[in-house]
Amino acid sequence: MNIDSNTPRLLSCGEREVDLSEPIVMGILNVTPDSFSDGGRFGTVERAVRHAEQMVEEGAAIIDIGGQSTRPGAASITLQEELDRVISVVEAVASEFSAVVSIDTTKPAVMKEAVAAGAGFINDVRALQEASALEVAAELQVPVCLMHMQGNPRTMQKTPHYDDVLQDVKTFLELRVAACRAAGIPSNRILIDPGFGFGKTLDHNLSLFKHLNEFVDWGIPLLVGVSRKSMIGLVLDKEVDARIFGSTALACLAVWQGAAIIRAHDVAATMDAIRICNAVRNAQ
Ligand code: PT1
Repeated sequence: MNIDSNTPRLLSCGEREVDLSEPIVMGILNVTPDSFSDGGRFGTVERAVRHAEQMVEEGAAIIDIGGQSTRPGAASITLQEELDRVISVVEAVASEFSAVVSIDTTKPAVMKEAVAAGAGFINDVRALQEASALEVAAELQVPVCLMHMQGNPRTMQKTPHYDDVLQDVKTFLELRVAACRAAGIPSNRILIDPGFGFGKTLDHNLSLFKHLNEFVDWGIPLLVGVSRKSMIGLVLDKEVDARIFGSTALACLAVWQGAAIIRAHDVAATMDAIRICNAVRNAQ
């Protein structure tokens, strides 16, 4: 083991903290009506909490709770709908487990309510571009993950185009990091994410993935979310529930290049994969 792996790198998330000296898993907790088969409200919070519990037991250090789907083609929902879906779940998960709760939202009002309910991390696929999101995130004093997306979830996969995808994503993230610092968000609360599948063709995604190390070189913790995504389906010609091996393979490649956080559905498999990968990475 080298010095890197033994030196704690603590990310302060409100009352809690996570250690980024070794790669960690952020478990995905979708709280959308289609993510629970009965579709109704009865038992939704209880089932979400049980799912969170399983992911925590499997080793997730962060639970990412989202009520607004950002999958390709997803329609947007109202503020009230999003609050109704996520706040009680944030509250329950934060009170029952010691893992950091992340709120996956683009809406400043949801960020505020979620942090008040116990969330300690903001995951924004729009990188705080919504009106007043920068100010709200600065005020809440929790870490923020800034993600790149071209277009919006409903239409982003229609005709993604870049002159140079790596340079375009880098330039965007540099500008958003600068905007955060200017708004008073300190560097030690900023994370970045190239946004796999968000307005990107398969070639764009693969090319970005191959060069992830270039983002790591900035010294800002890198979050990678590829779990079960269509880039895996396109390479393997497999449906969404048969992409676990492809997802763990990409998790390894991300960690190999220095990613700090892997956002994943299959926490146990992802934990084994990244721990093995990191052990080899840190070998003499
Ligand atoms: C992500 C991410 C996210 N992905 C962060 N947050 C989603 N920070 C939600 C597909 O191509 O990568 N990073 N929050 C889920 N979004 C997608 C996008 C799901 C594309 C599936 C696809 O299949």
